[in-house]
Amino acid sequence: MKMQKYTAPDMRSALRMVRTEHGPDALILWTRRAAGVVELTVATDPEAAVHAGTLAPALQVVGGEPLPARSMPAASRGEPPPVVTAMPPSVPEPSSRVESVVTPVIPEVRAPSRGTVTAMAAEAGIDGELKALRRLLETQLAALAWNDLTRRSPVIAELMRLLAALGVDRALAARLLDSVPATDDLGFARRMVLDGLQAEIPTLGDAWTEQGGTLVLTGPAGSGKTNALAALAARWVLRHGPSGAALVSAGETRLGAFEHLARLGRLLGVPTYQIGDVAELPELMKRLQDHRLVLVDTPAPGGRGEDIEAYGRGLAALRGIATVAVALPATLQATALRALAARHARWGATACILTRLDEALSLGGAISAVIGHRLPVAYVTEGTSLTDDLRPARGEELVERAVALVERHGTTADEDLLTRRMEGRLDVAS
Ligand SMILES: Nc1nc2c(ncn2[C@@H]2O[C@H](COP(=O)(O)OP(=O)(O)O)[C@@H](O)[C@H]2O)c(=O)[nH]1
Ligand SMILES: [Mg+2]
Repeated sequence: MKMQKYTAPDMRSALRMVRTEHGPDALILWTRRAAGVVELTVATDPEAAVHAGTLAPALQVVGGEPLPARSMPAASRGEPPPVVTAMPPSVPEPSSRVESVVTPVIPEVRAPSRGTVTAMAAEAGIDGELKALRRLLETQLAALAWNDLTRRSPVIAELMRLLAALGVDRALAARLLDSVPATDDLGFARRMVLDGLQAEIPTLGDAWTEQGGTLVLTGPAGSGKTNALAALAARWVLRHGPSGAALVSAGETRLGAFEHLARLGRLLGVPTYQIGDVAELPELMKRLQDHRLVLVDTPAPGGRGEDIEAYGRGLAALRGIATVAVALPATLQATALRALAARHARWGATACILTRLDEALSLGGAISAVIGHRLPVAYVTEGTSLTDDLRPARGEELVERAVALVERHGTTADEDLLTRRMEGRLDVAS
């Protein structure tokens, strides 16, 4: 099979060239529009071209008569194939009778005004069909590659199944698989991949409640910010006593929200402050100089009429004053987690707290998001007990938990997903 490229000013002329050359069964691999021309790439079979003449009778069925010699494919007339140029070669105008034969294959659109629009629509239709055809071809190739991989390298195929079941995203899965040496020992290879995954998860240890710091926690409504801050304050109090810690509510306008934080503060013996916005934090910090741990709670961004990018700039302006961390609920969909991590990384967040671990059915999305955006995980929360449900994050524990979730909930990677993962990565099999 050979690839041949055709260039013409519009799709109709390009298709006509291809059909003239190769008959109606030419396999068009892809189309491209560039600098006012249309480019078609066609897979050609030289043998089929020799027999292209035998394709012509299929067209004759409609008209009932053979095509005149001048509109027959060049190869069937024993002529050399036309030179492919930037402009289409002048295709002989078919006779009116032949035209009626060809019309069903390449719609002929004439009228200059409304007709132009119709021609564009027809071209767009053809374009759409070609795109669908290409997609189909890619899917078939991916399916072939997946079948071939399961046969030739069952260990790698099994690891792909595991990573997909864990919910690990495609790019990370590919990177982890690349580091596995060729082996028939599935247990060993599985350990390597899981160790690799664990090693990629950035964590922070217990630095915040050991040494303190100024932490601004942000994230969507209900993501567990206030719960995590209260649990952090409790962890501090258990270790150092109540002195040295402070809780701050910045910009919270919801009824009762500050009172809730203040109640938690009273319970722990920690003072609570309220400011209108994180921009007021530097001023407040002057008063809190003898506090080693300052925990700042914020309302969820994106309230009615709020300029979300201005909110982001407010957080970014805290660089050097406070550590911005985002609460990532592990229960969110993988795509939402990725978007959340990306946005907060852009706004200067340098850490995260993974919340709602106890409610998550899969951890791959959260793990992929923190690795993908290099957002170190400081703590995890798995419930609402102030003293028991917040722990410093450990990569090993997160991976073990992710695997246990797959085993407990019997999540299996469906073959369709795995096949799609082969697209664009056909080299995995080699
Ligand atoms: N099961 C569970 N519930 C949580 C967790 N974190 C927070 N919650 C609950 O989720 C709700 C919202 O939490 P909150 O801390 O107020 O979220 P915020 O809006 O981000 O401040 C509350 O009812 C919390 O008790 C968690 O890790 N696990
Ligand atoms: Mg809150």
